[in-house]
Amino acid sequence: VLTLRPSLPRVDPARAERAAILLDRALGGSKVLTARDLCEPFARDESEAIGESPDIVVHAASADDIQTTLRIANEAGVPVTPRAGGSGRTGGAVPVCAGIVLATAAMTSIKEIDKTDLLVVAEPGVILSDLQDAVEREGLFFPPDPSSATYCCLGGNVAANAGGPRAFKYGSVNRYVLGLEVTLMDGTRLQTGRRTMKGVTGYDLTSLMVGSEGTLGVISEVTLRLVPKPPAVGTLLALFDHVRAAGAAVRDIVARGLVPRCLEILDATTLEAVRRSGVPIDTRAGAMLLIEVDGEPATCEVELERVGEACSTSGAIDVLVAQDAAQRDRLWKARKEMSRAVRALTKNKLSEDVVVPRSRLVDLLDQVDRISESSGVKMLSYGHAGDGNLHVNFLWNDPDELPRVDLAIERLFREVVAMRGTLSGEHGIGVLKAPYLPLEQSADLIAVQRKIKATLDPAGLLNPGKIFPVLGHRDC
Ligand code: LAC
Ligand code: ZN
Repeated sequence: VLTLRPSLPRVDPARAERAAILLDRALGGSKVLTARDLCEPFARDESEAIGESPDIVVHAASADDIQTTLRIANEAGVPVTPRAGGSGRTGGAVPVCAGIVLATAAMTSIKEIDKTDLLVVAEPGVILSDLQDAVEREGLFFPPDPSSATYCCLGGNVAANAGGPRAFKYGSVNRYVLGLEVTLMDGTRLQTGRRTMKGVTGYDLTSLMVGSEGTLGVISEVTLRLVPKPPAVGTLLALFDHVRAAGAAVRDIVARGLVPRCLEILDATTLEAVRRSGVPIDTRAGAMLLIEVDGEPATCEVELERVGEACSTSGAIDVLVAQDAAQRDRLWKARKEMSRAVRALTKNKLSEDVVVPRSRLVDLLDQVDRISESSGVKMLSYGHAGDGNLHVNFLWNDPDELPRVDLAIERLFREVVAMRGTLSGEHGIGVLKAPYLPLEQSADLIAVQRKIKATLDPAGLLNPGKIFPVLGHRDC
């Protein structure tokens, strides 16, 4: 059953008070907030997860502040929820039993860009688009580009292993993280990984930290691998009467050996939402592909042509190539604001980010239609077709609809797992998907992960209530 918040007890107020006094003494009042109206905004993120207003918000300015906060919290037995941009979509940064929110949004420094070693070293509070701009000014490129790039932060990108449209060609954030500075719940500060492209010493703790959703450690510094900035970009939009034809085009593009950097799909209901937000789109269109290639200008041209051919062969009604950067930005604008535009359609929205093997994409879209019909829940889908990664959105207005939404989500997840897919491609499990984890992962697999968690955070104080289903009440 979908629970928007796991049933963990609120932290003992006396412990929280003690921690507040110690933090205030160690860090100074300006970094430690306890006033209810200042703490309350930190109970939410960009998802439907409902958190508890934290007792304390710490605005860390350095790795030392993070270390001090964790040491004090560990000693006082107060849970800590790390938070960077707060733009997560599954409640990963939402405190579920109050305690401390450890915010790193103030750590915004880009410490180093190295054009020979092809890397950037930055703090977790850097806004992703600022980092992208900074490296692109140097002729370099950080490919991951989630739609929230203008307001999400690097720390969250790493904690969630964010993806975005360019992952088809370039992969998600994990492909770029070389090393991390990370502090464990007991205050131990570690440098994981390295600055070199190669390196196989010891366990790959960097990879373990990436995507661990703030449950294993708090990031204070990230070393990222970069690639040279592609000299040219070409963008193409193809309209189809039905998603089935769009799905066939995706297959054909892949079969031709083409690797566009983006291969995005929007279904009929999503296109309706786009039209309603003021972007005129041919009313005959029941699906759209937004495709982008990059590389040398001549290569881009050839690839665009071949991609266009694949779309036409698959029955595209219309194929449109962006003529300049301004037109390209216009094509992307509607897509990038999709998540927020869809939110405006109904009072409540849950956006999933399931993935199936690419070959099953059309089956997945069919299933979504079937589930929507049989459950009566309004649903729409868009997303990263090249990766088989679909944002299936569940929309509802009335709280009475929630049980039906629950059932529809569970059905979707079961179908996805049956297709050998996965529950989350880029947003993580957080609070919202935790009850469903056992649908995909075996009890043994979950047990091993719990053991890893218990090794690094024996008292379970770091970001409690996330990823794993909550077993029972536990003093947090
Ligand atoms: C997107 C976000 C929701 O792709 O992941 O728009
Ligand atoms: Zn996405």
